[in-house]
Amino acid sequence: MKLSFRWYGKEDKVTLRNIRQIPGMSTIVTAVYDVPVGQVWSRESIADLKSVIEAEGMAFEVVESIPVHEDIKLGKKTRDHYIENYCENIRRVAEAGVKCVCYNFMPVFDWTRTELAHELPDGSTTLAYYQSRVDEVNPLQSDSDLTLPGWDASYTRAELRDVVAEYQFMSEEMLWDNLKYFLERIIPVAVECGVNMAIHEDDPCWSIFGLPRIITDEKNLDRFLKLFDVPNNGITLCTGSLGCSGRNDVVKMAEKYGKMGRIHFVHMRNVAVLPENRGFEETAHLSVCGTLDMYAIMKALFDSGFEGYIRPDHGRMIWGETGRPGYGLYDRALGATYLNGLWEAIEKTEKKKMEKNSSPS
Ligand code: DNO
Repeated sequence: MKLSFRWYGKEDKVTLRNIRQIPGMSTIVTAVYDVPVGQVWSRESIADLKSVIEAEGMAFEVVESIPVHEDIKLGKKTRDHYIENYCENIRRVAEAGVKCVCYNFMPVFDWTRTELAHELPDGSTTLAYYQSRVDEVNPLQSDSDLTLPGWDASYTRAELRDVVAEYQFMSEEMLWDNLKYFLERIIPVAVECGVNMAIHEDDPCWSIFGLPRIITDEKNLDRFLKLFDVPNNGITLCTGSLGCSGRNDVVKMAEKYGKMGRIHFVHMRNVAVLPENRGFEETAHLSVCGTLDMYAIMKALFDSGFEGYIRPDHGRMIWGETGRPGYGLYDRALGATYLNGLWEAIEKTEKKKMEKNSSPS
């Protein structure tokens, strides 16, 4: 596995130097942030990212994300223009040495949480999702006082209402069709450029506000991979996005899709799933802190021969740190160290087992 870390560019309070000092860190995950969704990224901005990252001794090999314009998800006539721009962005990041591109196909909202600073008993704060709170919100009412903290700030409330309204008649099947149309055009370009596309699961992995969501479980991931059945059409296995629903067996999915060679990127984080579908709270990475068995997931990846990128996903805010929710330095760095520890232990144990089996008794 190649250990990586998400960095939000020069505006990020967490510096490349900070990241470099995390043991074993090899790759930066970032994107061009100064361009609206759907536009072509300038070669200068891409080259600039590459040079600052390499100057700190790390590689720029993963982009998260090249966002997908809503017109593509909505299947509007204008989609061809945005798809062409998307292909051009794949070509340009590939020219700079990027090997993997993460993206998602969630209508309107990317990850959704109802609290960005929920206090845990130890005084740290974390991201949380309470279903009852989501159920109170109706984004179709632009005058509603209820908003959620994670909402895309690039929309005004009225714009958000309008774009949500555009999806009112879209079924999941229509969204599948639009995804297929998109893949049929971008994956051949990715193949040509040697880039692995890695779709991120919907977070949380169920429909919210009546919007269709399809990258949600094993059945749908199987269907997704078949839409364009080549290795470059793969997934970002996000343990928290899938693991916040009891119906997903993340260990099994890591093993299955890993063996198929279709996991190109992994987001490792833990969640405490609340009973009776009440939602979830994000926790420290350690297995004992949440619902997921992080060791078993890493072991499944190892056993499948996984050689892609892994990053510690969201961290809590600890030690008085302030900053971008989920993306502070300290707890993610602890997560990285934990992942390194798990991997080393698994690797050495397996090596010993192999030596024992091959030595004459
Ligand atoms: C949240 C992230 C997501 C992810 C996108 C990928 O913390 O995991 O925003 O980057 O869904 O396109």
